[in-house]
Amino acid sequence: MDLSPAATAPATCSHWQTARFRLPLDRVRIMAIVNVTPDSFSDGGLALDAATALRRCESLVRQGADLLDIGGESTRPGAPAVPIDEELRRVLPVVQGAVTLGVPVSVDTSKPEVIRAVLDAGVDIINDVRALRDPLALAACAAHPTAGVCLMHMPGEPGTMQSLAVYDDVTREVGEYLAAQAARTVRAGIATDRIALDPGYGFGKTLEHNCQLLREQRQLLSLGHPLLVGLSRKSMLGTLTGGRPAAERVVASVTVALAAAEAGAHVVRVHDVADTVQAFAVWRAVRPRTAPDVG
Ligand code: HH2
Repeated sequence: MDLSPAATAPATCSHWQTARFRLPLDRVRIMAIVNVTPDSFSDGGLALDAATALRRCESLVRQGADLLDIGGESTRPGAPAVPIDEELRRVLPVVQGAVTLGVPVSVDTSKPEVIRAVLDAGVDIINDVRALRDPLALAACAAHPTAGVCLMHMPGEPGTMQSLAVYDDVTREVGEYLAAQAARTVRAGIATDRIALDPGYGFGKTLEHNCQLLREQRQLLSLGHPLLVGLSRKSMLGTLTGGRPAAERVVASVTVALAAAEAGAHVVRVHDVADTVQAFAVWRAVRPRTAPDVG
């Protein structure tokens, strides 16, 4: 795979096929984060019961979210593993309500049992930070005829990833990993247009790796898949803004979402939907008509 700038084709992805929706990618889509966890790094504890989480989903859709991403297990380093039963207890009731809201619903999980249960409950996308490395997770997605998947780059596991943040060329290595995972996923029977790829900002990367990856992100478009990115409130933004805590990283998050869009992202995964929607409305109106990709 050639990731050199000269080989980077403009984005050719017209849509992302998900279970119920063929999501057009003619403009940047906003994926709202809904963590039903006590310990997520930014919104942990905000929505612990299903009714609160569902009200949050409804509010995020009213604010302009194009997709909802529901998670029942934090991926931050040091977060305790969540047993299958507990993850299902957290996400299933929320998912059952969320699928009635008229937008594609994604579930952030790596567990085959959870994947099967939420696909049965009607979700549209499985978002796996482990890129469906577990063969049973891959098989569970492949068993669905149309469900979308998001494959993210993370070396190792959340507990070990920062010790693996060693690259000769981070963008090339992330691109090669994503290309290999996408090819393996296609071999399992999942159609190319069901697969979005994510460079995994903050997962096994230093600040400099994250910044370089974002500067060079456009190269990943040559992989030919929708590009989904999650930078919202991440610790790199705390570092870049003089140590602000997660709740005070809204301006930084909106800014970096625009930077990611300018660098070719099709979907941005965010906590602050209303602020991001406003920023994109302005960005779309003023950016040059000849600018590449989505607007
Ligand atoms: N980041 C997080 C979790 N899931 N999925 C994708 N595809 N891309 C990401 O960048 C990504 C992700 C971490 O953020 P958050 O969900 O807010 O925190 P936590 O894992 O602590 O629940």
